[in-house]
Amino acid sequence: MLLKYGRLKKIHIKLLIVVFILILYVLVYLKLFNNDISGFNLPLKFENEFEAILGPYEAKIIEKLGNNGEPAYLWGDEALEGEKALKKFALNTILSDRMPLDRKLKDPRNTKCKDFQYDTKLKATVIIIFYNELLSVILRTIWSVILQSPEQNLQEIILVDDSSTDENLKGLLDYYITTRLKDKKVKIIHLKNRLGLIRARLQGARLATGDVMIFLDAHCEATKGWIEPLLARIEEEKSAVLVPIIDVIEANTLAYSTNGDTTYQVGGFSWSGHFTWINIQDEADKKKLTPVKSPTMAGGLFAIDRKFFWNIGSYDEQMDGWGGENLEMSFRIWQCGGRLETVPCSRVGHIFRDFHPYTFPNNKDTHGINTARLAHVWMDDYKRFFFMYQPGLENNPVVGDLTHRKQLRSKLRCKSFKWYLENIYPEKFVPDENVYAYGQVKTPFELCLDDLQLPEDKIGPLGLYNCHPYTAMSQFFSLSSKGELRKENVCAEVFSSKMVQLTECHGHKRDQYWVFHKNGTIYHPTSKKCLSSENIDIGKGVVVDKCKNTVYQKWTFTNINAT
Ligand code: UD2
Ligand code: MN
Repeated sequence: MLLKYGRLKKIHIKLLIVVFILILYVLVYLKLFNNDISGFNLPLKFENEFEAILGPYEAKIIEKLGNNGEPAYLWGDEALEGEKALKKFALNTILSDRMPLDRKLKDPRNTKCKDFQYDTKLKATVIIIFYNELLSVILRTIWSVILQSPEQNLQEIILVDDSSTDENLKGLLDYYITTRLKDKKVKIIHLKNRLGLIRARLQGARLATGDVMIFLDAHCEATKGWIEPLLARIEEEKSAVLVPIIDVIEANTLAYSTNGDTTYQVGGFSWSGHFTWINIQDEADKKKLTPVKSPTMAGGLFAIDRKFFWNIGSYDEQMDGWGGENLEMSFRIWQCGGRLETVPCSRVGHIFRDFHPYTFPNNKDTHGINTARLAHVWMDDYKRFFFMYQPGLENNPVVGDLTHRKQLRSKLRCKSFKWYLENIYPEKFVPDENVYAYGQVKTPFELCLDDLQLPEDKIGPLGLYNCHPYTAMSQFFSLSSKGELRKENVCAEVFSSKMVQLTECHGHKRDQYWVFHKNGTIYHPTSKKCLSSENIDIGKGVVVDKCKNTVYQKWTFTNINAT
């Protein structure tokens, strides 16, 4: 009896374990595939309703409007409505709704690209994420992908709706896909909660089945031959992550504009943690039509081998909302053994908007927080510059736990940020390396040189201001090895033989050349004058003046490097 009881007990325990594992499995499955994702299944009465909206909407499309990517215009009341829409959505929605969804574009490629033969069998999953975007713009993106990709290279298009609040949009899209795009390999998932663009892309990636994944924003237009050179390069080099040339689709006229078919830029970054466009440095690279090294990418449009995406750490899942993921991925790819390249023979247009037409929950500064995360994980000591811009984020718990990302970095045995700067982005100016002096530049009256909050890429006076008690980036200047008195991108330049302006560094000395003398003067050889604070009000620009022995021409740098 006792024996029997014992055996029964064992069986019960085994059963319990099996049931427990089953429950766990179901829970995990729900979490991964169902909790945030729901398919679409329209009841018939809705279908009729959607057809009733879609039919007249399609009927209003004006044939050939915006044909060949020419700028398009509306007339009368619609033109006025378009202007209002532009102010509200940073996009002429009225015009977009009138323009054909499959409009023809000119082939923007360099003519030589047309001669290349790509013979690739790879298939791509195109992942397009969106939050409350305009229906006609999303559909134009989808149509451009369908029409411009060879059938054998397109596995599927996955749309990820990041929990848009626009119910009409969701219903119409679902309906359009099941009716007009039937048999076109288009799938859509609706996330139940808004995840932000990073986690939304991850959800799309989890469902992808193609060899390669190509991510696009929901307001793009692919052009002829865009996909083949991306796939061909990945076929030859699995660890190459590729971006097309991103052309501008103008937000008001929807004109597809290019910078000509030969000039384009690649990706850089600023120490404040923003993506920037930079010129290609290598003269030979400028002429190449094969892929060219890019230190970073803009983030929205790129192709990556699906397995490589997961092996190299996909995305930082704790990044919320918008921003930062592009630099995180760029640094990670280079530091951990991959390559990031721009493919000059692949071109895709993107509508660049002047502002976000959407809001973020709780107005959170997700760009700042995400960038703080990547700075801590990837930038080693160089993160000091970013945190000079964002001191409040350096030790702030909002940045969240970084353990997993740091583990990833050591698991993949990634190289240092110093290696990245030296090898991939050697032209990047580091404000306190290879310079004669750096830090605050003070007068004997505790006034400091100050950029007066000059926005990045703008020109303005080299100002004077009360010295801050801490090192603020607005008062951080360097005297470079070339004799430039500079910040990250702008250099002090004398014009009209008196005024001193902060303007783009040209690297050719002349009016941007300064010498710091032991007696404390900052001498400008071209004008034979000295930097002076005499009679300059706080908040105004300093000047150069005849050199004389006066306190107004004495300056001290916080740090002077031994030479
Ligand atoms: C650029 C990138 C963008 C992304 C971003 C930094 C390009 C051309 N675009 O900004 O892809 O890397 O930098 O994070 O390189 N979206 C959501 N959920 C949200 C917010 C946005 O799904 O909570 C969608 C949005 O509908 C769009 C995409 O994410 O399709 C990118 O957003 P954006 O177009 O406003 O970003 P953009 O182009 O200014
Ligand atoms: Mn975009």
